[in-house]
Amino acid sequence: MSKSALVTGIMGQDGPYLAKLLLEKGYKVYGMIRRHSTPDYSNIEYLGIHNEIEYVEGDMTDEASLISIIKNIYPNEVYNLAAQSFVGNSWDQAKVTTEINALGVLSLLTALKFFSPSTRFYQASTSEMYGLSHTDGFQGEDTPFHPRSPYGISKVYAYWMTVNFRESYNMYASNGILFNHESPIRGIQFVTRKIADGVARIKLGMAKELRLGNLESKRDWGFAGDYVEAMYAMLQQEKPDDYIVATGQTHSVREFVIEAFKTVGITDWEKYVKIDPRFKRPAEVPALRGRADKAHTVLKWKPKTSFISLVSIMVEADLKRLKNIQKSNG
Ligand code: NAP
Ligand code: F7E
Repeated sequence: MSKSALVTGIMGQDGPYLAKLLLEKGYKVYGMIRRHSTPDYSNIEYLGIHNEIEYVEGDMTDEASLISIIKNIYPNEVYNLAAQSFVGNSWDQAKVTTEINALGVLSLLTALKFFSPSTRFYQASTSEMYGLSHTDGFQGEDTPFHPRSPYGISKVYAYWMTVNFRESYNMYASNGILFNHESPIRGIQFVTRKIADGVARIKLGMAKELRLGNLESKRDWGFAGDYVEAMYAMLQQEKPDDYIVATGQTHSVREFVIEAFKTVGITDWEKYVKIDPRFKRPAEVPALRGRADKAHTVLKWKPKTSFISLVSIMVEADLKRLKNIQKSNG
């Protein structure tokens, strides 16, 4: 019989890439969606898998809905990708961020403990948990956490709850501590997609400027399609554990901007970029660079997509999408 997996956050960026990988491996994939007045399946459709997923309705803030899903499907694996994942918004909506990202994970783990304790559980942890902290310029599994936002704090809670269920109840529960990963279906608010979309609009004459916040912060950016392979590998190990997933390279937002403009042949990028304090954060994470040695050795995982390819994949995808819009508008 084929294995089954429940993917929460199926409509986001990572959900469709992971679901595609699991389908290719022969899994029955259940995708959890919360109620929308107008559901948007565009990310799933982008990867051409809409008809292959069985959707189940549930909300991370509604424990009964999670229990009901777990009791109905008893999945072999659960990948918990659902989150209020936008750091910038987490100061304005700290409570809902905590309810979804922290307490929601407690509810899901509790549902599994009572109704399907042998299910393997993956928690989408994040480099934002490190915040200001580093070890010789890198973050490794042993680097202490110093989160800088309500988002980062909510994820630290979920990280430790995942470890605690493993240690208390002997459950197979693993944390993937993923550094920033991007793609053409990245949410438009995140800086890489905002830049790719903005640069494509400027190139096509659809916009005159690109408004950004802090250009100096540095991130370890990889490609989402590569990172879901590490998520899957984590749940195939003999024992549960926690792993960093990162490229080990870091680049500033400024470098991303320059590279994106270069992709469309624009070198005088400063003419178009305006610094807007609305996009600066009350507390910044200045630099992230992950040390993913454990993932290399144990999971046999390595990133395949370079920074330059990532920028070009994203800008080209937005150019294509916007040209189609222009064409259909006549
Ligand atoms: P994303 O695009 O923001 O997707 C998050 C998904 O969670 C959305 O589909 C959203 O549903 C769903 N969701 C939000 N609140 C929910 C609730 N109350 N109940 C049920 N579903 C809910 O995030 P992503 O980039 O794919 O990231 C996936 C996970 O990895 C997240 O947990 C994120 O925090 C974590 N992470 C991401 C990165 C990264 O660089 N991408 C790095 C480290 C960790 P709607 O469509 O209904 O809004
Ligand atoms: O910001 C700076 C901003 O919003 C990156 C999430 O997936 O990765 C993501 O969190 C940097 C920050 O991602 C703008 O200040 C400048 O320094 O793209 P971002 P993030 O905050 O790193 C982690 C790993 C996650 O777990 C999260 O879920 O870019 N920046 N100007 C800007 N950022 C945004 N969004 N918009 C700007 O205009």
